[in-house]
Amino acid sequence: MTTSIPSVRPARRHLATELPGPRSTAFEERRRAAVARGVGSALPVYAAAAEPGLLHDVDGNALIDLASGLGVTAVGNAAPRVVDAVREQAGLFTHTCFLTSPYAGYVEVCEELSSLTPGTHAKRSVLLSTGAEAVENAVKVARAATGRSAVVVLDHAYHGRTNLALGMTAKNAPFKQGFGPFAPDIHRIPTSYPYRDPDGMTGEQAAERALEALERQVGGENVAAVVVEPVQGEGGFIVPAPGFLPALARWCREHGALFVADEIQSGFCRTGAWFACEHEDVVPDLVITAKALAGGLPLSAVTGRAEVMDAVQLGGFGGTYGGNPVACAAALAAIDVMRTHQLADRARAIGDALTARLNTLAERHPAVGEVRGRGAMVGVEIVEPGGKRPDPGLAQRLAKACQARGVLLLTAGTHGNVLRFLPPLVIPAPLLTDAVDVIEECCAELMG
Ligand code: PLZ
Repeated sequence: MTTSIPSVRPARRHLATELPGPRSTAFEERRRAAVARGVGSALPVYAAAAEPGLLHDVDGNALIDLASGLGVTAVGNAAPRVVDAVREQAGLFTHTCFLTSPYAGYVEVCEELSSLTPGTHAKRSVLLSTGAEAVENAVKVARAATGRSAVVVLDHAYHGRTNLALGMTAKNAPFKQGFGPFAPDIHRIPTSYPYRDPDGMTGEQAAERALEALERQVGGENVAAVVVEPVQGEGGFIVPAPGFLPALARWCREHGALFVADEIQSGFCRTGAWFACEHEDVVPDLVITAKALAGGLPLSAVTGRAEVMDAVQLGGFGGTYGGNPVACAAALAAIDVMRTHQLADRARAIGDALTARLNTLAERHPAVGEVRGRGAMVGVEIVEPGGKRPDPGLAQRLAKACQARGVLLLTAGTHGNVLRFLPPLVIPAPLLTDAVDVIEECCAELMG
């Protein structure tokens, strides 16, 4: 069976078959015999082609993309600038390994990271391939630079699926179940979760609660790093109360620990700024990036204060594929698109349009507990009416109903009860409007 690109490619949602269609269903059968059961897919509809905000499947359906491949294709899927850069670089050389023969693209991506990440201090970067790999390397830097070993993370955190990153991730099933033991000296402290914290709790108070636990359980002098997602992603699109992040960063400064921002999901314009830390003028010692950085190619980075990064000895960083030249070319193109098309502004506009519409849903349906987010990173928490008890079943049914109508909407959250909106930042306005119309329809149908 081939995956021919459908000849009709309307820039609008279009259902030619029920989802999944017959060709997707045939691939699913083959998949069951060849792909490990542990790999899931939110919707078993097989991709054939994509354009900004739209995924075309192998059956001729066109789905509105509110997932961006989990926050990756911010500049649009198959963005022409990225595709051209990839073609050109692949025609020159696809790989040398930077450890063997260096190339300009690696250096240029590091220069961009120095200038774009928060703070005007001297910086250095190392490039890797995946988010989890970058998280692991940030921990190496923190331990080498401080001579301490304790790593402090937040409740509801997500940092990846390798052993150390899994130990830093909060949610057990399905991420961690059966995979322990995890790396030692990882400590979890409470986060700031305004919707679920005691009424009126400020960011400073949430930080006090977190830091009290930290000092009691770990001891300030043992902490190498406090690692936070400035907007928690997989945990449920949780925006901490103002003051929480600055207080943690201040504590780190006072106690000689590194404040590390995992901006893998929130970085590169997603929240309406280049990096989510900027909303509160927080300057991290280390910033971890991946996902949107390279417009769909696998590339990640750790960027930080020069003296901290250079605490790692020569040869202490590496990896066969880290900073692959094709991925670097894609990153330079993606960053150029973000800059020239001012995608941070676009993210804010998308966020405003989305939250305005979703807030009317919250007024109409008591099961919509909260609409929250920053920029184009928007979550809707679904609860049992009359209280705040999470309702993952209803959130799942809503997501499935939207998917059946051709809107690729996913869920997130420690309890799986948050609808997550991560559209590409170049999504055409009519597609976004159509998607929210569909969500309204599904809400009316499932919640009355
Ligand atoms: N840190 C903040 O969001 C990846 C995970 C999808 P990798 N998030 C999507 C899944 O179920 O595996 C992520 C993240 C934050 C780290 C990571 C890990 O990045 O590139 O998936 O390793």
